[in-house]
Amino acid sequence: MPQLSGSGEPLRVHDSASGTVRTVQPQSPARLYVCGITPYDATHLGHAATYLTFDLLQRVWLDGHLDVVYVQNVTDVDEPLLERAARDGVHWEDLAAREIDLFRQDMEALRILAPAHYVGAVEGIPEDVDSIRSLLANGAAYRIPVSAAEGAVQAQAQDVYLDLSGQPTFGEVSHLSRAQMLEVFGERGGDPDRQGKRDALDPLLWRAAREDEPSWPGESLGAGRPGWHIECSTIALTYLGMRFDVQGGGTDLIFPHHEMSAVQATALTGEQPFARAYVHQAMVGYQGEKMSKSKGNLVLVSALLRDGVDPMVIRLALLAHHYRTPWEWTDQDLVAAAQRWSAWLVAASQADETEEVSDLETRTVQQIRARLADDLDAPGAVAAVDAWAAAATAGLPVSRAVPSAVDALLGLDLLS
Ligand code: 5CA
Ligand code: ZN
Repeated sequence: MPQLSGSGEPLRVHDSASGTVRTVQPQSPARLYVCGITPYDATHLGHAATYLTFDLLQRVWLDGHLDVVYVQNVTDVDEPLLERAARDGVHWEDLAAREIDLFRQDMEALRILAPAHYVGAVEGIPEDVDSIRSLLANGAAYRIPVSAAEGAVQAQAQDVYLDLSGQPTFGEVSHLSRAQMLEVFGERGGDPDRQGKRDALDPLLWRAAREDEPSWPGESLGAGRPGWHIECSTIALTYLGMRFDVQGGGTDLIFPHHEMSAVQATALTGEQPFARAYVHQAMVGYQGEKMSKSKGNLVLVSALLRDGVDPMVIRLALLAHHYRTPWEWTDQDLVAAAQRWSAWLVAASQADETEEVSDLETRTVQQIRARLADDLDAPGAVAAVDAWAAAATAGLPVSRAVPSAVDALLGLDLLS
């Protein structure tokens, strides 16, 4: 990211745990963890909106002269991936590798800055095993036997669950009622009906090896694989430690995923909070429903690129929506973004390196910074650039100041 002169304002963002817009003013390095994809289908615009939001957040921090340690996981082993691979008759590892590759290409095309650490869940299994063994040792977790009739591969196989009754901080991320939790737990990867659980909501930590499922050595846990939430707890703790600055993802992850990741980390370390702020991207819909791989109502970034859509137009279409407002993608989003992008390009084409920076340009750069610092108000920042482009087209002398700020802060390349 090009460094602009001066410095941006401290970032204020909405924290789902406190329900308020707060100043997150990290020490350098700022620490960010964003939940990555489950790689069984290509990047859709909902994913792109999520990673773009945290890209803006990282850019605001960098503009404030902070170093940033950004960690993103990839859930390269989990139920939905295994189910899709089985359905399509491909090996789950091949499916994951292909989709991860495509995701990275899509992110690069959209000029989303790469995380410092991109960590696979599979890579993290040895640390998961250590974590789960200590949770069992300190009495925070319990085992449920799995019989051969249930598909167990090894004799005396046991699944492991976290005992939520021993966790007073449970609920502090989502603040949902128990009834609300039960309503979504099953739909979002949970297993409320599993026999033998002490509480329907207790999250799975370790799934003992079953027939036709991949498994890894678990030392005293026996062969198996980690549950979804412990993967993210462990990767975040390994790379960032407790009390990192921002945990990010879509609002669909508030419960159970971020709630469980946090409570597990607290159970493990005895410390809290897991993250100082939890920031969530509202859901992007399509054809009346949340855009989702399981429903199949997808607009893929790669498909738009293949159709010849300029990736900067896709990026601009997403920037026109505030991250906290749910919205539905329509073709009109692309049409409007393409018009706006042309207008900005016309303005930028007049940019002259030797031109002095006008007051209006200085103000525009300040506005972009101020809008983003105020809860990542991308539409507000876009409106400031619109006003500059209109003035430029009407004859204002154009320096490189605004295009440089658009590049650094909004990630759009107007000059090449
Ligand atoms: N691998 C897990 C997180 S550890 C996962 O949720 N993967 S995912 O592929 O389903 O989603 C990747 C990211 O995109 C998550 O942060 C999720 O919250 C976000 N996301 C998924 N669908 C949408 C959508 N329709 N709108 C906005 N964000 C979305
Ligand atoms: Zn996650």
